[in-house]
Amino acid sequence: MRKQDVDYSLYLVTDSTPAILGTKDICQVVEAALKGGVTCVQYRDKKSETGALIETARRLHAVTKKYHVPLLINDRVDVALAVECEGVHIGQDDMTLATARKSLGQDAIIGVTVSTLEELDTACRGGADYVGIGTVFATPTKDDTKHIIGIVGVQQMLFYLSSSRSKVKSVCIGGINAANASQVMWQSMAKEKTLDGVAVVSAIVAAEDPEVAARDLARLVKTPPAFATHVRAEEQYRSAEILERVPEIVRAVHEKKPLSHNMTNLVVQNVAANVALNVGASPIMANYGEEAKDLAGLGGALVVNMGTVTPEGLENYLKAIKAYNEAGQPIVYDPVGAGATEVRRSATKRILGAGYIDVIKGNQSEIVSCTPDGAQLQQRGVDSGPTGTDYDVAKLSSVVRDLATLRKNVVVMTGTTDYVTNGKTVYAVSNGHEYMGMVTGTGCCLGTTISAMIAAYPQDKLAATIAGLLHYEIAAELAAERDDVRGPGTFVPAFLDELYRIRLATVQGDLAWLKRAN
Ligand code: 3NM
Ligand code: MG
Repeated sequence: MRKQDVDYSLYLVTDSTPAILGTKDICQVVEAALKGGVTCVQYRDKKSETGALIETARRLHAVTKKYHVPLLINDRVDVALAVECEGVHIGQDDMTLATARKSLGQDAIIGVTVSTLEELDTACRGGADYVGIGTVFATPTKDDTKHIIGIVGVQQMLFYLSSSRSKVKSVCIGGINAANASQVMWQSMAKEKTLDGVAVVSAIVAAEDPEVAARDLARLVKTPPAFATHVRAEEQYRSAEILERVPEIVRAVHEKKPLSHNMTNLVVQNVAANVALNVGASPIMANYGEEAKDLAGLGGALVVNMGTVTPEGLENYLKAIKAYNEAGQPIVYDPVGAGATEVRRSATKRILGAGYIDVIKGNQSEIVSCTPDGAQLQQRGVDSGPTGTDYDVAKLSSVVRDLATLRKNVVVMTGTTDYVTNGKTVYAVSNGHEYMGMVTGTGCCLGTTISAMIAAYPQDKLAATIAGLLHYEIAAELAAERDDVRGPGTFVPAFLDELYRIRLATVQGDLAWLKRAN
């Protein structure tokens, strides 16, 4: 087998500790895993003496050869030389790549663990055949993991490999299992560059049936996750083309009456439910995560609004995100106050790390807090003040575009002008009325409105988000201009009226309201 042709798609790393291997025989576990579809095996044993390592490696090599799969040895070049297997895997604390290469020669496969861009760069320049990127998720399997990098960390590495046109292969490692494998593969993709595979220890070695576990994983690595089927990141229109779709989307909400499942804050529960009803959705205000699985099966969308986040609330959000991702139903995330406290910064990280979010909606500082270097930006004092005038338009556009590109989703940054993008064109919407800033919950209810639109029109979440924004903000303008509205207090009921009236007018083919779009 030529080393360029090695398939890294399902890379098994062994573990001989009783906690993971149990009382099973390592060779039998590896053979079962190979039958299931493992494509590469690394023998990793941090405890045994050299003699025992060589003996086990020999037995393993006899098995892997039968399946034409390479055997690599963790750390121990001497053991690889002794058994004449295909190569080694070295960590950052092991011997250097250059030294290993010198001992093993050009034909050997040498892989390197990397957890930072510098380590990746060094490994690529040094002639690694592949890199093991990690640690993706916290894992009890390895007790000395250094950096938990998440899916976004993996994606940054793939951006690097893509822009440097590197031929170095890549797998990721750390907490990968059947529940997250396809998500990790799909969501980490950067430009056209995907991981070559995933590396797992416990998901196979500790499985009751390693063959079944391997077969499942082998399939999942190649299957896009349920939520990916509606994502069309390539969409790009002129504004006029989006406006043409708006009536169809508003009507779709009316006809389908989709569920809008809100996990929202205590302040806006009531008005958010009323907004959902009047744009034509069917609201449920359900904050208990256990319920999400059943609710996700009803074809609606989830709103996660962390306005009054609590430790228990956060766990509920994470459960619900998982359930909606598994059902392939869309999610709107409203990172209320994301940059304001350490608790909210960390909740934002966990929520964004928990799964795929279809639409992120927030004000300037909230959106900035969702970016990978958000914390730094905030520290540098470019956080938006109450007037929201600290960034220029070009900077705002690039922040939302980069975030949407990174997350393959739609990002809405609200302000006097709202910016909406799927990572390609950035659309600006300047409708709305100042009364919206004088009553509570108007920002949160926009999230609810968007959830109704993307649930009813999942085939195009960018257009659906813009439709929601226009429906909502033009209703505010119409309400504010009414003779019976004399200020923020009378504005609220009039706003609900106008949300309702826009919907009915649209269903009847009267699109006069949409002429206000700007
Ligand atoms: N290396 P599991 S994490 C062997 O981050 C190893 O470099 C890691 O085990 C790294 O699949 C890890 O059971 C253990 O989570 C991965
Ligand atoms: Mg090592």
